Amino acid sequence: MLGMRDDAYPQGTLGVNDDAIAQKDKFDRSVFKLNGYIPRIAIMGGTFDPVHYGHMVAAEAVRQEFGVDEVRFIPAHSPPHKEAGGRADPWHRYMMTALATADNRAFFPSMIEIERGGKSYAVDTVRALRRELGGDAKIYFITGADAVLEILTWKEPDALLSVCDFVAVTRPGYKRETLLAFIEKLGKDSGGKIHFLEVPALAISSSDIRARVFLGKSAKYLMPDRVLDYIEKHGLYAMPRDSAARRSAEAVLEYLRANISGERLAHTMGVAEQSVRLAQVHGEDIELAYLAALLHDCAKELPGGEISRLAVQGGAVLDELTAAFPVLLHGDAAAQLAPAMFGIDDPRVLAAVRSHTIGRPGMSALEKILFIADTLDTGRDAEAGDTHRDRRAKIRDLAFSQRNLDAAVYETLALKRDHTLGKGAKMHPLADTALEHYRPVSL
Ligand code: DND
Repeated sequence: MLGMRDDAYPQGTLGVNDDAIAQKDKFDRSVFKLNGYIPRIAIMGGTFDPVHYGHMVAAEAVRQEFGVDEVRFIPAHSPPHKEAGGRADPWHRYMMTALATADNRAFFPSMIEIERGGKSYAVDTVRALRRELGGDAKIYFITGADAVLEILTWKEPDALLSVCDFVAVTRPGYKRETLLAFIEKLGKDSGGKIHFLEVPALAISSSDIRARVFLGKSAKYLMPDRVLDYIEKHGLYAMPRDSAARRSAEAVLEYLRANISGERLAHTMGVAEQSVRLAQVHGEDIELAYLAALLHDCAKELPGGEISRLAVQGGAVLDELTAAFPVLLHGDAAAQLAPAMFGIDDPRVLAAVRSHTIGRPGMSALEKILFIADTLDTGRDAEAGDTHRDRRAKIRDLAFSQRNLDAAVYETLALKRDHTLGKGAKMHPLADTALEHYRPVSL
């Protein structure tokens, strides 16, 4: 795809009038150097996977508040802080950024990081811009609260802070006070100039958009329509139609619709949504997370004898508790059914399906995701007499905002324990071991 750059805007291929974008990108920026004018430029750096109104509102606020001549939206070729893979390729992310910025005369997409290739370090980008614009130019680097809090982990933070100003914009989910205190300390320690700017709160994130598109949920009004059209046209973030994973998912769904209760189907879809969102946030494979969630309860409504038979066939060993309550083995039974019935034999998926009921010490990230998602299914919040809403809110915060899967697993296990003991039932010894394994050191 990157090879298309020379023929950057093939007319008509986007279904929009892209003349305006092409014109803008060819804008001769040397005009700034005329008559001794000192340019004021803002950089909006990001992965933009995809770009959305949260980015645009932040950029527009900075443009106005700091009187900048132009804001350059610079999609990273390879974001230094994110694992490789999983995201839309740089060309697509650039095109979406170009489409989003087309109708703001002060917004410009920039290929600088994509053309440079490799890891996209902000310090390299700002230095290049400094060379282009000269020493006097005012350069602002825009970052959301999440990004600015990480800035000390970026490449050469001191050099970066000395070569441009930073504007830290507010973002829902991040405390204003934390941000302000951080900025103040950073300013003092580094001597760098870091401004704070409150922008209209838009709880929009690229990961949420990707999860929505993957799950077939509407993402309209979260980004410009032309970006959404581009996503649809190129099938970004969706399961490819002709993929084995898609065929398997459809086979499981067909089975579930015919064989399990409406209630369990609704729960399964809720778990699938939570699993996909968690996988997005934690950089895990969303297709695997989705398949594991679809499968997780597929055997739960089978007769107890059948569950035991399948589980034992798959290698499970019956103990006192599972012999008395075979439903505890419905994950093992589902994992046993999956390869033959749905063509799903990925060991990572099967492990997650197996461990989702009781848990175990040393779970993989995918196992943890399903384990937590099973408890977080939002359908549960609506259940009458639900007494665990606050505890689920805590788990949600740990897993999504604090990004601490282990702590979320611990709270999930603790919730399950209290629920089980509260019913007068016994906790499985493996769950007890897992609880101890995941207990935070300070508790
Ligand atoms: P993200 O992947 O967080 O971008 O990257 C942000 C920038 O940090 C990029 O330019 C990276 O190259 C740079 N970085 C990161 C790590 C290391 C280094 C550099 C290094 O040099 O070593 P997203 O596409 O997710 O978001 C783009 C920006 O928009 C971010 O600053 C984010 O906080 C902000 N944002 C919002 N702000 C307000 N409201 C919202 C937002 N959603 C995203 N709803």
